[in-house]
Amino acid sequence: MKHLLFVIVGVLSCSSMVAQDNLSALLPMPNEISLKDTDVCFTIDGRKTSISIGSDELSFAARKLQDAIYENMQETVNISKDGDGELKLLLDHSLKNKEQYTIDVSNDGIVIRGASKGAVFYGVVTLEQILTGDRCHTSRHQVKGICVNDTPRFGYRAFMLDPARNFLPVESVKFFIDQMAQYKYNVLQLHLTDDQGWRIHIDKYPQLASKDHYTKEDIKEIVRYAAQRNVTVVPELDIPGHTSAMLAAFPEFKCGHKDSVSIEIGKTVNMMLCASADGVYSVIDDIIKEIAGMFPAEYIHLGGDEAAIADNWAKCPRCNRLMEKSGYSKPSQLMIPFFAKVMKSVKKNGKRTILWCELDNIYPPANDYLFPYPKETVLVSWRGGLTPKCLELTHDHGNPLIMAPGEYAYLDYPQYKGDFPEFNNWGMPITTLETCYGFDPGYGQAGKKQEHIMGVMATLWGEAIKDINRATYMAYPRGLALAEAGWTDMENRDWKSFKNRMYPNIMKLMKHGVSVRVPFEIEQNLGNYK
Ligand code: TNX
Repeated sequence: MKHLLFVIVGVLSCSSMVAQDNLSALLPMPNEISLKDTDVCFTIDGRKTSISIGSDELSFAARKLQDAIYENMQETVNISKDGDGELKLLLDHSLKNKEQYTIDVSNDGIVIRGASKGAVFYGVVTLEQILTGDRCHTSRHQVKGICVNDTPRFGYRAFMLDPARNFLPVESVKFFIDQMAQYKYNVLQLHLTDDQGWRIHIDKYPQLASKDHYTKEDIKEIVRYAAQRNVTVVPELDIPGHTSAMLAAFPEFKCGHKDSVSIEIGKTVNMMLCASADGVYSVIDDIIKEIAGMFPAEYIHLGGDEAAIADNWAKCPRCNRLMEKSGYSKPSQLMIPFFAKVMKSVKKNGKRTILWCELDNIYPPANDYLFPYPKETVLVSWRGGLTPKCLELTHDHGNPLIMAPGEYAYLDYPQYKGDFPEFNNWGMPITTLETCYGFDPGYGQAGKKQEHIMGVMATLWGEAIKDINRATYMAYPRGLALAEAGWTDMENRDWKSFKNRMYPNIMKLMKHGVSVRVPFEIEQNLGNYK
């Protein structure tokens, strides 16, 4: 009877938790897992157990593991550089993919191997999720036997933040990085310039920066903080549209017929840099040089979206003369020399260009690119309805592609009928958690037709995002769904399983002070919530 009571109490106390086994908080789901016999298990005891690292590079990952063990088990384990610790973190260059890691939990200890320090960091993140999920064992300071061998589906898994619309201080950006790294996002794209503001200091042109902006020291700190967590920061300067803030500093870069139009920052969304104004290209060249020096990333994003060509270049006498001289029949063809010149600067500084993909129509049907993008340009598919065409064109033209389709990846859209944003909502389509989870970045294409897809990007446009709490509210939990789209192969993904694995992660985010939206509608049958 006593025994039975113990079992019942045990079952009740474990089952009353949201998560119960070592798979239940894994997110994104690893691509290869095998469970060991039920009696295999390692017990962590702060008096005896320690972490060994194979190299100094791994000390950040080791400290993260130390914190995770303390948070989940209240055990303090030491870190040592001799190889004797039962918890081993090792670099293993025989692992093929640079983000690949393995975890082996046996009776004798836990070994995490990774192809790079970022991969070892991911091994620690996954182990932390095992501890979070398996409350029964974790509360007894045990880790059940398991083998994980995990490699991401895509090497580019980005989150875009938009401090141009509403500035986000450095501390907020770092807080955002903490959460995205936990879900194995590895790129933070910072949309640094737009009509509402220019958010980065440029030594040569200090007049560009808005009141709130990042200094060079700020950027250095963000880049350093991100790199520790396997996140690369990709800067975006949005040109030639979305440039009111730049034009406020350089009014001489407006098109000829707009010379007398005064600029109101944030309001004049349809202004562009003139394609034929003296000086535009040399100033951009200087800016790119400084930006390239600040961000070690391989890529610079240069926007290229929503250029109001009909209202600017098409009506500008100087641009018309340039068109004629170049033998162009359409003003949109001025994008050819514009980006040829700007990309020369990018190349000269050892970087590659990413652009938002624009087609010859903003709604389907569209037939071709807005202008012939050079082959090495990476494009981002984003406009609702146009991704199938973007996929086809990028495949045919050989442009690498990042998938951020409006249907799935626009986290500024409301998650529920009547939910935020409460202003500046131009009729944004509701994008539920389940919709986001339905995203297959390969769009169901045959293998060959999706080989050029580099990865995915979740976008958090900031017009209605006033602070970091609203940012994370819009980002999570939908960002968890997109994290899994970027990491996990389709055959290992399942909506029902995701829903269950999401809860312990939502609880953990809340415990860490992250404002998230609880997606109550997915369990209660609330009917039409779209
Ligand atoms: C379109 S997506 C934009 C952004 C807006 C966003 C709002 C893209 C390349 N351009 O400037 O913030 O829609 O959803």
